[in-house]
Order: sequence, then C-alpha cells, then structure tokens
Amino acid sequence: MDAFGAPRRHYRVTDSTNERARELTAAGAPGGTIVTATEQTAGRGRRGRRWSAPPGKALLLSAILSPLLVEHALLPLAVPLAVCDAVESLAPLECRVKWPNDVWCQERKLAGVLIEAQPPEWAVIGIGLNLSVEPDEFPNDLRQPATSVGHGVSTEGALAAVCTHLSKWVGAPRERVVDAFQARDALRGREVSWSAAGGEEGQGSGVAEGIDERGNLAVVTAEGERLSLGSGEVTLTVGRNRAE
Ligand code: BT5
Repeated sequence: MDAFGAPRRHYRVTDSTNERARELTAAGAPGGTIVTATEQTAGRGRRGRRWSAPPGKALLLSAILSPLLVEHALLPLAVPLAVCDAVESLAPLECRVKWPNDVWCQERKLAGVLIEAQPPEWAVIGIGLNLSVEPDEFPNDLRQPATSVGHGVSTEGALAAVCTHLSKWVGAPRERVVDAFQARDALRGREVSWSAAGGEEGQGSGVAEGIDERGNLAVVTAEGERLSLGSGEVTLTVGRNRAE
C-alpha cells in the first residue's frame, strides 16, 4: 500500500503546491511525501485553468506517488474517491464524482484534482478541497457552482483524513475503483457536451452512460452512436438530467 503524509513540507504562501512537489520529486523526494500550503498565488487547474481559494480556508495538498505503476492506471478516478470517503468521514455530507476528477456535493464543486505525471517514475497528486470558503469568496468565473465542507472541519483534520483514504485508494484494484466510481457517478443519465483538447476531434454532445473498465466515459449521441471519451482528451460541460 502507498502511504501518504510523511515527509511533509508546508508553505505559508507558495505559487502552486504541485510545482513544489514536482521540484521535490526531481530532487529525489520519496513516494508518500506531501506538500501543503496555507495560500497559493498561482494554484493550477487542468488545461491551464486556475484554482483559487482564500488563505487558510481550503486544503491545498500535493502528494508524491513514486514509482507510478500499472496498478495505478485508474489513479485519476481513485483520487476523487479518496476525497469523497475522507469528506464523508468528517462531515454529514454525501459526495458524488463528476468524471473524470471533480468531487461534487449537492451539484456543487467541493474539490478538484490535478494529477501531473511522468510515468513510470512519478505522479504528483494535487488536491484542492474547499473547507470554509464563504459563497462570496469563490472566484466569479467558476465553470460550476462551488461549495465547502463546513461543519468546522480544520485543514489539519481534512489533511489527515485525505492522506488516510488516499493510501487506501491509490493502489486499489481496478474493479473496486470502477464499481465505487459508478456508485458515485454524478453524470449518469445527464446530457453532456464535450470538446477535444487539441480541437482536432471537434466536439459533440450526448447522454452519459457511466464509465468503462479503462475509466473512459461512455456517451450515447442523439443519433444513437455510442462513444468512449478519454479523460485526457476532452473538456466536459454538464447539462440537465434527462429525467428532468
Ligand atoms: C481542477 O481543475 O479542479 C483541479 C484543481 C486542483 C487544485 C489543487 S490545489 C493543490 C494543488 N496545487 C495546484 O496548483 N493545484 C492543485 P479543473 O477541473 O480544470 O477546474 C478548474 C476550474 O475550477 C476553474 O476554472 C474554476 O472554474 C473552478 N475553481 C477554481 N477555484 C475553485 C474553488 N476553490 N472551488 C471550486 N471551483 C473552483
């Protein structure tokens, strides 16, 4: 089992904990090392997007996984599952996952995951988890409404829980990850539209029908065509539930 939590490097302010963790990896830091910050000045999301949270009101964590093995193939799905379990162990909330790697609570984004990797050497698992951010403190250009854990959960309490559950989920067998993801899937039955990262495969829309054993999202278009979307390749926009 991959254990996370030590050694730990904490910054009061840094640009991005993922950046610090990448440097530590390059300098030979062992797997399990974590980096935390009270505040980030250039927190990263996926595809050049920004992650921002007011100082001290969110867990800002990067954990080093090394080496990165075949058993970690579903890492992008396993990490949000760990965050869901951690949150539910701390507060009376129900979490869902929005493929590929967001955590939602009541249709609002509670946490985001950014994994940067250099297989087979390492992966840096970046997690931003809102704890006590007030609604008017979130950035106003959010792609999805955001929310916080609340319930007086502290950053240290959240850190301990996330590290515990990360250790359990990161090397979990593929079937367990897929089953747990299916059980928490926020997109099933919903209309989604996507655009390919490079633009070359264009865009499309359809109804999400769950993930397959490789972690791809199955969608069925209005013409009845069944497609499989890879998490590295598309940006998703979520529409209404078909049943609504
Ligand atoms: C993510 O990207 O959701 C991954 C976020 C990972 C952040 C952590 S913090 C610790 C570590 N160090 C880093 O530098 N990064 C990681 P993505 O799916 O691309 O979503 C980014 C979008 O989320 C933004 O464009 C905003 O719309 C929205 N967003 C920004 N800050 C948010 C917040 N605090 N809560 C909810 N949504 C937010």
